[in-house]
Amino acid sequence: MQKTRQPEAPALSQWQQARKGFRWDSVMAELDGLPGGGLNIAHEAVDRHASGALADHVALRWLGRDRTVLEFSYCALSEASNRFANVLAGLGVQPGERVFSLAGRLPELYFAALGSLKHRAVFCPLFAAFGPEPIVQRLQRGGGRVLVTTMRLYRRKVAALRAQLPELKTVLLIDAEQDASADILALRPLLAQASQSYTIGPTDPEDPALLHFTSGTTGMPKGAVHVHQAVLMHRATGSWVLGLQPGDVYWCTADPGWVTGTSYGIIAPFVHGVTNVVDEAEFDAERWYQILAEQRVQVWYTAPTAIRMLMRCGIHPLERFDLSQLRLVLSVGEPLNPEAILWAREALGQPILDTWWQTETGGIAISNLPQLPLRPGSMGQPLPGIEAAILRREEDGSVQELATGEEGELALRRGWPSQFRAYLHEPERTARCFSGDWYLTGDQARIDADGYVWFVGRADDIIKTAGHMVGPFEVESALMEHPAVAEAAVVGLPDPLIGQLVKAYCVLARGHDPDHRLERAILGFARKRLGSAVAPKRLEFVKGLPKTRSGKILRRLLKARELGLPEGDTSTLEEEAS
Ligand code: 6R9
Repeated sequence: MQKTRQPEAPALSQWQQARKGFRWDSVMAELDGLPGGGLNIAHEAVDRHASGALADHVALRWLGRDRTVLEFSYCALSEASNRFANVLAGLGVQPGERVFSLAGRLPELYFAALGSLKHRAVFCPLFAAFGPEPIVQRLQRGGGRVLVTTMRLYRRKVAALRAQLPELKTVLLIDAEQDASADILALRPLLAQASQSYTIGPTDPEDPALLHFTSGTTGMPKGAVHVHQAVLMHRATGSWVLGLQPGDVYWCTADPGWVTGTSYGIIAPFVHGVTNVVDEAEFDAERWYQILAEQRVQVWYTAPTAIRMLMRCGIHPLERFDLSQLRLVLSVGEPLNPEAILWAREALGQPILDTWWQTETGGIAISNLPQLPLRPGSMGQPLPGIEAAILRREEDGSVQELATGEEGELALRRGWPSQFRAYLHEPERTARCFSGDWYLTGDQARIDADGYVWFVGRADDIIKTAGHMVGPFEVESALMEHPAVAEAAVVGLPDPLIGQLVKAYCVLARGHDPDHRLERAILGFARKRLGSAVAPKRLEFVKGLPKTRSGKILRRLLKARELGLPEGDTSTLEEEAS
């Protein structure tokens, strides 16, 4: 039955009113600030609760791959992160220096994140499924001073390239019993010896706190710098969108190697004093439903790829699992298919609320909300403090605001607390995202008459595969290091499960013949360097690549050809080599 629009009006208009009267000061009033003035994320997330009513409440419930369960109260988490901050102090790490992590979801990763923030170092989490190349790239660009990792990951992914990392002074191995050398140290003994008390130094709300790498369309990854003030956004969205209350059980399935796993897998839940469930293992439908039921998860933040995998696995959860505690299911990272929402109504007993944001926004900017009518397929409404518009970039660099319903680039008016402050060392690239007061997101979208935002696609060549961002240039560069590859172009092709699949087109160097053996060898080569999260899944040999007269590869043309779509404007196309 077609839903009439009347009942939506009151909720919507109330919401629009609430948005109008909103001021960020009101969120600051919900936080403490440091005792001596200033604002530090880790104080708001942990220490504040550790000295209050939630001190003994479980902050982190860690589920090991082998089903071990470890619990850390707010008090214990505060002490463990203090110990880590003291380890950094002992190593002579200065405020503003970068501490990287490369690890699975182990408790120490969470101690390191919070301890780094306490020490006012800049924390930069990397995804453990990256290969050596993306890891070293990011460590170099970010000038990593300390790396927190495991023995296996260090040996397999970093050790051989260590000479390329002169700024990396210390490696802390989470699972080592003993130091391996003067600068490769065993972390657990260091934590055990360190003091459990630490006083957070003066932290300006504008001091850098986090560095998250995100992919660009043309160059190597960009390091988005976030500041301590971002915690206002995590606090606000934790209430508005996730509806978190102290004592709730909450589970965010994202890995801290990606922005969701930090903003909503570490900061927002702790700031709200909830029990944050962390599962060490990878996706497994049966296990996930068990976790939801056994842990009595109330708020669950996950991703469309995971939801599609659940849809396929053939389990009818409500027949076998008690999900009666589950209050809210949300997703982020890629378009959420309307069918997934219909499925969830049946299978989980409630819809899924889609949320939209980016590494650059630092927190949820547009979202569906429980109190607002859901329009499946829409990403929802801009949140209070966020003004969204659809713009068109003109040739001269200026922008024009488009009318309601028109498709263009999604832009947000600058000024929300968790907005990235810059791409590290790249002022020009930073400047290119802004026009006057507008931050241009790189996403194509439209906004309907009631303010709902609808995602159309990316305005650039960035690929989202299984919810993870992949920059084609980074993959092309790695492919071209193979001696048989003369040129490479990489695109994302639609995939029903993982959203987009990374496909490479390669032109072979003279003297190499295209055959399956070479195809497998090149794919294997790429996987070894880039890791499974980034490497292409498919490869096709081509005689030449379509390029503009200035030599830029026309990836969109390759994609259009592959999909049998119109080729669009090809007036700048140079002849393809043959
Ligand atoms: C949090 C995160 C950001 C890009 C973004 C857009 C895509 C995110 C989406 C969505 C459709 C949604 N994206 N949420 N597309 N619907 N609800 O994912 O950050 O990795 O930086 O990716 O992801 O293209 O611009 P990040």
